[in-house]
Amino acid sequence: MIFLRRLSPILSQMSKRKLSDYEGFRNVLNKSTNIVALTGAGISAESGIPTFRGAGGFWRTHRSADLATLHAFQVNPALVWEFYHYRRTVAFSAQPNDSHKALAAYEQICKEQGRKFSVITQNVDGLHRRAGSENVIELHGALHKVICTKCRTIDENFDNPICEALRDRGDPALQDINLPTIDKKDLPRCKKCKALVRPYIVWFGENLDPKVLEQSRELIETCDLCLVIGTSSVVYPAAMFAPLVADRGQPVAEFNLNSEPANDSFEFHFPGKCGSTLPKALGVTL
Ligand code: BV8
Ligand code: ZN
Repeated sequence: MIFLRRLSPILSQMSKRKLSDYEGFRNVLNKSTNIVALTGAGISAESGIPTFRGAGGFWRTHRSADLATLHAFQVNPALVWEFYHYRRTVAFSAQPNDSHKALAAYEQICKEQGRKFSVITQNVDGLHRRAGSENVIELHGALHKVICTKCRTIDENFDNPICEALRDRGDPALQDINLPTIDKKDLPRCKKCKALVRPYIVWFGENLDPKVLEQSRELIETCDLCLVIGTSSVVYPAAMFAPLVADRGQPVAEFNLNSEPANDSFEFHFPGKCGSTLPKALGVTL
């Protein structure tokens, strides 16, 4: 008897979670008026952009997460710029896929119906905007922006290569040791004060932009439906957003390759490639 009593909350939790329940999800979706889509690297996988858990976890012999730090940039700015030159090249030549397009299409539908639809992304590839999404919060910055290490001027820059010294560099198949070192003076410079610029990216151990955090907090505290798409939910603070929505008793729907949901409190789980599951769940024809 005690065993059953202990089992009941787990059983009710499991019965509560709906797997690939498109109809059930659609009922909740149609009633929602303030929807947030939280996205990670998985949404861009079908656009050919490596994820962090997948092949993208390493670049040459370096862990991407080690290169995405202020320390790495201070020690070897040329190597970090070569890494981001590679990331820019991949992102600039990639195309938004059906999951990006489905979110953009559904945002338009909501706009016509006076409902709110927003994207909060951990991705720095710019594919949400290129797919036509308008309400996009880029939590971790953007590859097409740079910031000056001296006067903090932020600038958009789609030049590829961003400087001559990075031409034909960045290829993950090449080994650092076989490449001539790039002198710091030949790295990208600030248009205003000529000091060294760095990618406008939030690196590990760095705080997010307070404005971006405030905008995200407002959405996470008011939305009535949250979609969690293609993220492993391990990096903070992004990883705590969807659980906060579930804690408020609002429905959360996860779209991930994995068959197991990242969090038991998520009501809906759609396993599989989000390029197929998301357009179907949102009922948009692309
Ligand atoms: C900060 C830019 C204040 C760089 C990135 C609390 C607890 C523990 C640690 C911390 C904590 N608070 C802070 C930390 C430290 C750290 C952190 O969270 N560390 C982790 C590793 C434990 N956080 C920070 O440093 C943050 N700053 O908190 O400042 C502070 C500072 C110090 C100490 C305390 C507080 C800054 C974090 C931002 C770092 N920058 N990106 C760049 O891109 O170069 S994070 C980067 O990694 C991404 O932006 C993203 O956020 C993360 C990768 O995760 P995902 O996007 O989810 O990708 P992943 O590959 O992991 O997963 C892909 C998923 O998709 C998988 O589930 C897969 O199954 C699925 N998938 C794949 N294909 C498909 C698919 N799904 C559907 N369809 C498909 N086709
Ligand atoms: Zn400057």
